[in-house]
Amino acid sequence: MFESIKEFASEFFVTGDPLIYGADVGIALTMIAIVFVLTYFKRWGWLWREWLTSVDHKKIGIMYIIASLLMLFRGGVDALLMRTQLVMPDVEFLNPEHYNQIFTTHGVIMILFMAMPLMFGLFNIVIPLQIGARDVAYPFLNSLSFWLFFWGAMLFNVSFVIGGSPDAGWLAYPPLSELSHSPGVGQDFYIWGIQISGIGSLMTGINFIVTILKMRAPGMKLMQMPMFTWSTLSSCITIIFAFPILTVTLALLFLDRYLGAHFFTLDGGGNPMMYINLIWMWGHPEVYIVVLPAFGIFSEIVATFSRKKLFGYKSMVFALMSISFFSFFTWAHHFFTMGSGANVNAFFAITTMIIAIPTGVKVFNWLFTMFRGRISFKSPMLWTMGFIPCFVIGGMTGVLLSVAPADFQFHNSYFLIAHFHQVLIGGVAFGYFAGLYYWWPKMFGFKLNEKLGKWAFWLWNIGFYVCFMPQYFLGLDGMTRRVSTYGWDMGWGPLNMVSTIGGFLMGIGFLFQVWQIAHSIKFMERDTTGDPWNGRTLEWSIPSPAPVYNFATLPQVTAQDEWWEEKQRREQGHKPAPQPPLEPIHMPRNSGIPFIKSLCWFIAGFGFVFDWLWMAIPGLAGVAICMLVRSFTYNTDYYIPVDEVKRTEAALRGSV
Ligand code: HEM
Ligand SMILES: [Cu+2]
Repeated sequence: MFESIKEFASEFFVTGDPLIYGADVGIALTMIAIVFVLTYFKRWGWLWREWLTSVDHKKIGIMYIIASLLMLFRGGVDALLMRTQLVMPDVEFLNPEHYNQIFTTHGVIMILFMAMPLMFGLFNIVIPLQIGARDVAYPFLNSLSFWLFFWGAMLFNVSFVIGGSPDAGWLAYPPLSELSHSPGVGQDFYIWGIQISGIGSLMTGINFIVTILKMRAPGMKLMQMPMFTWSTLSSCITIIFAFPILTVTLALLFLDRYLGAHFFTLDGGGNPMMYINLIWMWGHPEVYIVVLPAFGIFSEIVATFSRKKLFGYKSMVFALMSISFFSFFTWAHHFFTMGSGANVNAFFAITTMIIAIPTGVKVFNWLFTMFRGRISFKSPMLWTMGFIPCFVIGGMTGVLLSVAPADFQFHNSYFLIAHFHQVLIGGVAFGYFAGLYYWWPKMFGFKLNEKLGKWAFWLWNIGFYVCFMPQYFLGLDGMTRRVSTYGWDMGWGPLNMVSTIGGFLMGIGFLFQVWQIAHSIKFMERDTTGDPWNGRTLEWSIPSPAPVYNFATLPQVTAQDEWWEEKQRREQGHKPAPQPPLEPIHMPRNSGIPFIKSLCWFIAGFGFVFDWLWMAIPGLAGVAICMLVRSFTYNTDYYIPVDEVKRTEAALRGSV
């Protein structure tokens, strides 16, 4: 009896590895610390009422951002572990199985649990404010999306200490991801973690499309929307076409593993190529989903910090839309070498190259916007200036990869690793950092310290080039991706050493950012203007942080860059247009259901991972009960009385 419990426990809690022991202890201590702090300061009720049940888009946005920064930490630690393993030939730090697990979890976490939520966080913070709305179209759904993402990410993350991590790569190609090759639970954690959070992402896509199309302030025409709003729209349209493919693909893989279906196994009549096509029909658009909003962020920042209207607004909109359209016709460039034949390869090579055109248009538009502008080099602008060369080089190596015959050489080499990190770090991560610095004062009412920020910026940037430039040469020299070690005879030692140093420089850059945030929370002056950058769009017209209802009276929009125009009018001595009298404001009520329902999904998912129906079924029942309870909840909204709006506004504006 005792023996069997011990055996179960040793399989269940993955042990025997110092890294995992370390993680176990770390998790336990963090949990104890959190419970202690919340209890000591009597904050449980506050946490529940103000945050976990909140349907306020601004709070949801902040929670997304906190979660994604934690995931950036975890994914970053994974990256540094791998770079440590590769620092020299014949290092024995991670064994091959462990290396496989780490590159798999690193890739999944960075894309799905770091980039996506950071993006959703910015959507949530900015979009309603930028279009002059009081909230998103479906606030309850918004909260549900967040909690599904959160519990999905948690399910994926616990695999490290419970049962074992997935190790079949971030896209889990069969047959590696099939039961025959991955009999453990890692792959099931992968399926359920991504599935649960992916459904949240799909709902967010729908939510923001409706928000942008239906909730804009009176007068705001489509062609007057801020560029970040446009980029969000294009990203969300891509989401609603791409994510259903992911959902179905993972469901089929689950059926293969769980019920012995044979969709993707050659025995039994399936075909792994089917999976590879499907997963890339999602996977390629996915990388555009995360990069398009970065384009929007740069457009906002370039215009604001050059004190000029964005150059080529219409061509920007057209470029965004055509990129999201073409992103669906390039997926086969991920397997040029897998025998599609010359005609198919040529088609996908050309569609891939076409995307370079609208992207180039955008880069020129940014440069023309800066041309003769009065540029101020604050941190959001710095990150933007760092992004442009990085993204241009990354884009050009992408075009090289899209040359099908050449790809037979580059395929699965470090050249590819260098390319996609260049666009993902230089484009996506730098882009979202720029956005975070830019909108930080709107979220919290103070700016981040510039000096520490400059340190972070330079460490990340220099670290980036030091880390990834050598990898292009390693790739050309024949080093393939996903190798956990190599011999002295290959001659790859020196460049790998340089690359690892660069990786650690970025790690130090991240520490500076953490320090910067901590320092700024303590010492920064409050921004009482609500408009610290002299912004152009509506979010800067209200106090920071914005009151729950955002706008006391909805703004009337007459032009692109409405807030900027309004400031011009005021400067010329025009009085602000008379405001209509205040009215009670209609608001959604907080709800605990999204949190509880997503927790039930987590429980059900955990049950399915271990094939414990006694756990999965109650979990699913919980989900059903939550839906039932919600459909019988009629008390879902309330009104903020005029008096209270007046008091809030006076308090917020009084200090202006
Ligand atoms: C912060 C610095 C980073 C470093 C030093 C780093 C390093 C690495 C390394 C060493 C690998 C494994 C290469 C191999 O052996 O095949 C890898 C893979 C990968 N990384 Fe990163 N990475 C970083 C950031 C990111 C970011 C920000 C993203 C995405 C937003 C990302 C996405 C990926 C993906 C998708 C893979 C492929 C995983 C797979 O092969 O299944 N990385 N990275
Ligand atoms: Cu692609």
